[in-house]
Amino acid sequence: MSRTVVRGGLVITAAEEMHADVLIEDGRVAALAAHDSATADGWTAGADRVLDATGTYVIPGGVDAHTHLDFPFGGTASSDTFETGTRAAAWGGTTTLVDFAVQSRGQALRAGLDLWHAKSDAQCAVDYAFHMILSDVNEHSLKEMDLLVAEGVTSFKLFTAYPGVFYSDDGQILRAMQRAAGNGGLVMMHAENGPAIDVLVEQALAAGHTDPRYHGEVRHVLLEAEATHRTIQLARVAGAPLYVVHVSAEQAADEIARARHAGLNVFGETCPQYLFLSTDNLAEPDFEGAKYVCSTPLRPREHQAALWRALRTNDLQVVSTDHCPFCFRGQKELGRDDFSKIPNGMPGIENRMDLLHQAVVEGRISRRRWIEIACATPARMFGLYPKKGTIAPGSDADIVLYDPHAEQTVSARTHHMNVDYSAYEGKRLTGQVVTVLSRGEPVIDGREFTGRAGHGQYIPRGTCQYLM
Ligand code: DUC
Ligand code: ZN
Ligand code: ZN
Ligand code: ZN
Repeated sequence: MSRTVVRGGLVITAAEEMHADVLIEDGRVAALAAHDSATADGWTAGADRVLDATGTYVIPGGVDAHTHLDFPFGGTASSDTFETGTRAAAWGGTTTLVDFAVQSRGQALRAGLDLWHAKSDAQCAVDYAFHMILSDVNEHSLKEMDLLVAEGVTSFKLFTAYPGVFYSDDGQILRAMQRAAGNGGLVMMHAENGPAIDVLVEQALAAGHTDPRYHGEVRHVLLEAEATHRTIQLARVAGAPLYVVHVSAEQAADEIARARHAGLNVFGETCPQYLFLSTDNLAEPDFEGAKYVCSTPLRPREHQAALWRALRTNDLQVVSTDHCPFCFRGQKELGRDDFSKIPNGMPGIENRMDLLHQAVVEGRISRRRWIEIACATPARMFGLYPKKGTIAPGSDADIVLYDPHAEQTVSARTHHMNVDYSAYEGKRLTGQVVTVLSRGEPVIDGREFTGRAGHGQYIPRGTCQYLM
């Protein structure tokens, strides 16, 4: 048996903070004991390895519930593979990610899922699981949903956006929701009115409006709010829970809050880009705005305060990245003359834990809320808890030693994501990952990468743990 002790740090979970030592046996947390207690001192004597965590936070590895690695979009594919993306995740203190396998039009769910396993098998540095994107709701794919839930793919993303690609109409959405209501699956919604957006895109281009900033204008806040409202009503009719992804508009967050206050099983996620960036970035000159093109789009600065407030009141419960990187050179440039051809997506898998820690430093959220929105709640939401998302006896020893006082400047020159820019270039942050254990193995050790492709395991998930 291998024994590691993490000694002398401040252990922070969603539930509590304690000066405790952590005993790890064979990749799992075996016990916690007060630092300097006889019990903890006894562990140190018999350990194979003692990690000195003095002065650091000892936190659960991050759980990023929304990534797109090697994701085909707009005639290209996101630039992080499972190898590079999971390595960058480790650097950023994220030890579990849930990526979106894709059902293409005319394809069976099984074929899409098999492809995602082929892309990721033996490639990952940290553990991973899958959601399934449904882009062809029909009799066969509805039946397949049951099989996927049974084998641990327990959530399904549907789109009211991207007509002709991922889009489902209201009838298809209702049918998928009814199926999920019966099989325990969780429907995740990309809520924007795609057909209306397509009209506005056509009109903008006809008026000669080709710059990246028009991406934000045509994807109007009310078209996010409308689709959020509509799909909440569909979920209600179907008797199904609903998780709204990448909420960026205050009006959409309000729809979710209203549903929650009415007692519905409606949940919402936002992402760091909506909390820290705005339409000011989309308006940057010389096509630089293309770096910030993602959907839902960045919003005017005022929306940030509403999103922070919703995170504090638990009207939004999760912060994940929607990591979907495209290089500026060669990929974002596809839309130089037409903003609608800019591949949608931004990098961020490596930055999420640090950006949210910055919110702790700035007094926007508490330390425990940081762990709750970035680790514990996503693990519970997607059936991974308490294996993931906490530090407790029996949990996987996915543990980050985090230096809350380290100063860093975010830059593409030093990040590990396979993309030629950073959305946060030059941003100064307080706090940094020092060491990361994945099932007890150091994958980052004193800011050196010590992991390997293939260490990361595929995790079949249970169902959402917020439902009765
Ligand atoms: N939004 C993005 O920005 N990228 C990928 C897909 C999506 O919905
Ligand atoms: Zn989406
Ligand atoms: Zn509320
Ligand atoms: Zn996404």
